[in-house]
Amino acid sequence: EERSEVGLSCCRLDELKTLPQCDIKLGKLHFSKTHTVLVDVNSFSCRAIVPQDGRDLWLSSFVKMPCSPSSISPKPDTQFGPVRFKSQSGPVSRWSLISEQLRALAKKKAAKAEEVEKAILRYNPSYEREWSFDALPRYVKNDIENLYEKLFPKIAALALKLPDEVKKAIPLLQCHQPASITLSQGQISCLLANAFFCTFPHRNTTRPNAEYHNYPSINFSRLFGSWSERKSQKFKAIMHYFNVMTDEKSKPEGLVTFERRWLSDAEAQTWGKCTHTLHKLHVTSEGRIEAEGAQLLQVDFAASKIGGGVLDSGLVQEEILFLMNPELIVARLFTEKLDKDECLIITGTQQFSCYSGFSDSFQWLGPYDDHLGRDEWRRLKRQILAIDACHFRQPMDQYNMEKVKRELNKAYCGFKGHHGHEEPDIATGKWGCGAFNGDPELKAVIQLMAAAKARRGLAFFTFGDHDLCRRLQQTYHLLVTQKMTVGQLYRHLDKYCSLRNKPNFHEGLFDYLRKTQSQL
Ligand code: AR6
Repeated sequence: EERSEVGLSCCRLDELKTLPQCDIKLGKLHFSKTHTVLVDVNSFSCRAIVPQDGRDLWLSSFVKMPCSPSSISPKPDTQFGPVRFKSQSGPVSRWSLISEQLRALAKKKAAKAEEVEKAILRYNPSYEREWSFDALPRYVKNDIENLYEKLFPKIAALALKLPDEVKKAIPLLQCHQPASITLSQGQISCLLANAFFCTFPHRNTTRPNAEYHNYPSINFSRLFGSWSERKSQKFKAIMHYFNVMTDEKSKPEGLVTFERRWLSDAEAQTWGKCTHTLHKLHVTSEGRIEAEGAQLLQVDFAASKIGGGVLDSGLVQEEILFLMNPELIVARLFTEKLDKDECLIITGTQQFSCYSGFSDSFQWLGPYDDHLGRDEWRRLKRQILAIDACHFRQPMDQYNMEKVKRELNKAYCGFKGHHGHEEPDIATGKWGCGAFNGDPELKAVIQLMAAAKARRGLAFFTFGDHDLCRRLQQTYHLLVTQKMTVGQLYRHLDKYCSLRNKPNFHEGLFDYLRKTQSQL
């Protein structure tokens, strides 16, 4: 690969540092006050993955579990016919209601869409009018191999294992409380099977005063209603995941870590004083973050409520990533909405599917064989960084230094090395520039500055945007030859933003930088 003249300063992809190249010594798997491990660490050191013992905690700082003894249904519902309970009026354990339904499903060889619907509504009676299940029979009808009807009982059986699979209480990853959770791929599948059957209590409403209003949704109810071609493609990806995870022969065994990070205030203030020059950059219009950049830290163009519209109709970069790596979806169970200076890093999720297209043209293509190696904690060497850009409903709002600072800190919070050991370089692209209306030139410069401050290289995938690719190479070349520092760039951005707010000034950032530099 020859470097064109303009791309002179850019590097090749293979000059960036990958995760397998980082010699990270983790040591024995251990838990701490800020790292909850849901598998038994002693068994793990003998290579066995066994759920960690523990007790249920029905508290505001832990996930309220469907199988918790404290989860009670006010009154068994009788509108679907007789419900067999000793006491027809007193409260009953909600898990007994759920497990009765799921056991009945799990016994079958095949279950109809209507039976799944009935079961779900039986323990969610107050949503009977609100939830629609029109899409479910259509997914099933289009499933020529009749896989889904045979899978429903298996997913029900998987969901029923919850009390044995997850015994230790799962802490919530709350706002401004950096902490991590490590759990097994099997535990994740069991939690997601429960999400599929909408068993999580207190999670069906997002009213402003609801207990979990600041959390993403987790129960899959929205996926079953308002049929669309998009949703039917999503459903294929999800069912494929369950097909693998309910098959003893194919189901993988490994761990996954979810880590919430928070940037300290002191670090967030120093952009103007930063004397670092730009670090390595590779720019290409071909390829995708999660494919060509798979071995780097992969940026998820996230929503502040992690996973965005994955369980509804959203289908852009983040949602597609979550569908190809469905284990990411479990982050929605415990990750409170990210604040401006927070991010989530996920290590070890597996890619189960491949796809083509984007948004309306998205198609589930089929199974993906993941061949990444595993680290000492048996986590796949895949690391994903969720950072949510600002959503600029009015694009002009982004030319404002408060907003620029916010985006710099958001990116830096994720890019910043953390554990004092080697870290891979970063795969990103038009972060915040699709659904969120960001200016690709401004966002590219912001990400370059954050990476420079963190001293990490960037692979920038422009996703078919040839013009941006060429212009970013030119601009980078210019900035590197000028030995421009992050602090100087910060002042340029300040100037540029005030100009951009003047009437009749429409110059793009790259052109502006080129002109100011040629005047020096
Ligand atoms: N690799 C590289 N670039 C990509 C890829 C990929 N796999 N996929 C898309 N792009 P967008 P945002 C490019 O709109 O603006 C979700 O609902 C492509 O050019 O997903 O940050 C989240 O949950 C695309 O236009 O990111 C948030 O709510 C551009 O990246 C919201 O969208 C931006 O992708 C975030 O929106």
